[in-house]
Amino acid sequence: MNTKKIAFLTGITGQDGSYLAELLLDKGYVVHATMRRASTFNTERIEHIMEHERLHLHHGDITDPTNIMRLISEVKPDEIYNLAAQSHVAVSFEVPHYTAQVDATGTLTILEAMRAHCPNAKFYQASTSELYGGMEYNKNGYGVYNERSAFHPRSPYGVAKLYGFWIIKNYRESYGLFACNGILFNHESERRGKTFVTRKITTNMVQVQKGKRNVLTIGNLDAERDWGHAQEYVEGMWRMLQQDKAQDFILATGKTYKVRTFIEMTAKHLGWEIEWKGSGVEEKGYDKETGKLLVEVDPKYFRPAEVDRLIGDPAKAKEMLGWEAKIGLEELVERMVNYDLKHE
Ligand code: NAP
Ligand code: F7E
Repeated sequence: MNTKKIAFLTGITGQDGSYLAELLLDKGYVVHATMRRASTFNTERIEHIMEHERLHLHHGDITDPTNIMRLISEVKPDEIYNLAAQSHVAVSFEVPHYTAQVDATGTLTILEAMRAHCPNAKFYQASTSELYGGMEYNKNGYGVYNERSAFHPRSPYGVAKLYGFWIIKNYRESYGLFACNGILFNHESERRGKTFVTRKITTNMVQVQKGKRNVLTIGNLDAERDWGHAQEYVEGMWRMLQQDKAQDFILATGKTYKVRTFIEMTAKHLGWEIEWKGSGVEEKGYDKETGKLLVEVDPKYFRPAEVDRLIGDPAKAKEMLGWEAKIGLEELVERMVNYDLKHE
């Protein structure tokens, strides 16, 4: 494909932003992206593309409307991907106001810039399964969410993203902007931040095996998530903007697993079989063969309100975008563990 389309991307230094930038550059786009000034390097995930002739990096922060207005008025993009966020659910309880500024008002700032300077562009908003909150499961014993399911966010992050969701929909309805929400269920990878549960498990258990750490210390072992691979999900984001009509889509695998299952699968790749003993905060995981302690629970990782269980129904994305997740949990775990065995 040889196109001169221009994309404006926030959050390029994050997991999804790095994969999306690769995808857009491969498709021939000129990519303008914002990155934050930091006192340490925050470009680890994009080192390999930073010198690309069609990638233009700008200092930016979506809490600064003057910065976003100026950049969008200069770049005049065809497509905008807003991936920037304070994306950590547990941290959002500690910095709720900041989370709202970035995840809620930040989205509004970009929409306003688009309305003023490139109203014919297409806008992708990184929305989330955290909007649902898992309460259906608590009430009814099930919890497969689709695009028509009711929302009940359970964290300042979820509530801020709910504003983002509705302001996107409102600008679509009020001003006819092409703006859509990708309601993405959890997606992980070798590039996942190391404080999210999957990557925490793979890095910490590899470190235990290498003798660099004593034990994996974890929170709620029974939370259930619908985990896919991030590289496949950024393709779905792009496909949403290639439609004729702006709509909201779920991307998910349609399967859910417990945190403890993720631990067991990681252990298996490292040659251990976990035996669980005890319950609640006293529960511990041992290597069945040697009796070595591998996992313990620390309530400091529990959240003030938890999302117990999430499963997404990706049928609409399959039908209208031709998108489906192909990488299952087994392959996801294997890829993450193999990467961490080389790098931790
Ligand atoms: P991530 O790895 O945490 O990346 C977040 C990105 O946002 C980073 O580039 C970060 O920059 C940037 N950022 C944070 N605050 C900013 C600000 N004030 N101004 C400008 N940039 C800022 O997140 P991710 O997993 O790639 O997720 C991408 C997006 O999808 C996020 O909006 C997230 O909420 C949403 N989402 C993620 C998932 C998932 O499972 N991964 C699921 C649903 C929705 P620094 O590198 O400088 O920190
Ligand atoms: O937690 C439990 C925790 O932090 C998953 C973000 O990308 O996906 C992500 O949010 C589950 C929760 O992701 C630990 O309580 C147990 O039930 O990996 P997580 P998240 O909260 O689902 C959504 C879709 C997003 O939109 C977000 O941006 O695992 N858990 N023990 C733990 N979680 C962490 N982080 N650390 C633990 O030690």
